[in-house]
Amino acid sequence: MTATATTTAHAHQADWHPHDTAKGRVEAYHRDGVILARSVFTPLELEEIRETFVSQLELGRGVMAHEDHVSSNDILARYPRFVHPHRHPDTHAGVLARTHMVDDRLVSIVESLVGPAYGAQSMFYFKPPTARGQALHQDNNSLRAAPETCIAAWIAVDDADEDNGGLLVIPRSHNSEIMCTEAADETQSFSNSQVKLPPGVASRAVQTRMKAGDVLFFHGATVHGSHPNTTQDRFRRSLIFHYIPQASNEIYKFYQPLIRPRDGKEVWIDDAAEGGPVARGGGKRGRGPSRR
Ligand SMILES: O=C(O)CCC(=O)C(=O)O
Repeated sequence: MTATATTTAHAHQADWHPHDTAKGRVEAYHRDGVILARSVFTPLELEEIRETFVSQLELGRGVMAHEDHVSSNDILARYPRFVHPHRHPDTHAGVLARTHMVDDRLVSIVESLVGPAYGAQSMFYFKPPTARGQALHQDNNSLRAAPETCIAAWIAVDDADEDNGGLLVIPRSHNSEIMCTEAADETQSFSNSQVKLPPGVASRAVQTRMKAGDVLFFHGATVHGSHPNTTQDRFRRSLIFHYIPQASNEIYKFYQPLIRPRDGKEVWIDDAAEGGPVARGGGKRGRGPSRR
């Protein structure tokens, strides 16, 4: 049984509440490796995000679409994920991604958790009805930020739950090192590798339920992923940013240049060496933007 299938059997519902104080957030983040902030983006903003990214798909998917090597009859060929849209300032989607990457509502939470930060990556997932999910993984396996790690801000652009492939997370898994990987079940996941979990850990997976506008913040070693979208009519769109502490010495080159939120300037730090103790399909490797 794959880790993804195992979590199906054991996932339970979470209803995390926002932590009112920065202290509460920091404690929860350090304890669990994940916190939820509800209603960060307004319905109007979400409408703009949806319309802009859907229009960008119609205008020209090639500009931002990531090559995930899906077959031409896969629904994800029609709705590829966008990677680094913020690097396309000549498009409305690019401007919007860059604007939200440095949005003070996100950055102030990120910085209360990890200190001054740089934006490293933006992504947009359409996850249409019937699309496969993404097997369990740890983001810093790709970003390779050191000596600390990255932090994700995962924005629900649509309501996201167990039916349409909302995010699964394993709270407290961030206390583990970056783990070795193994082959994923590609009938369930568009990515081809997943973390090799120690016994008993998969059963701690929690199925999140997020309303559009909620944001999940999680640590670069927090194990997370998603099941397929099993609905016939509900997209599960998400806008995702990754940040790293400004104290980082290095990151994998795919994520450079970094963006300094305070003035929007581009910043370069040292390139992290690619690779780790185990090769692709079986271990650590920084390749960006993750998981293929
Ligand atoms: O949105 C998903 O299904 C997975 C996203 C993810 O794993 C990530 O942002 O690293």
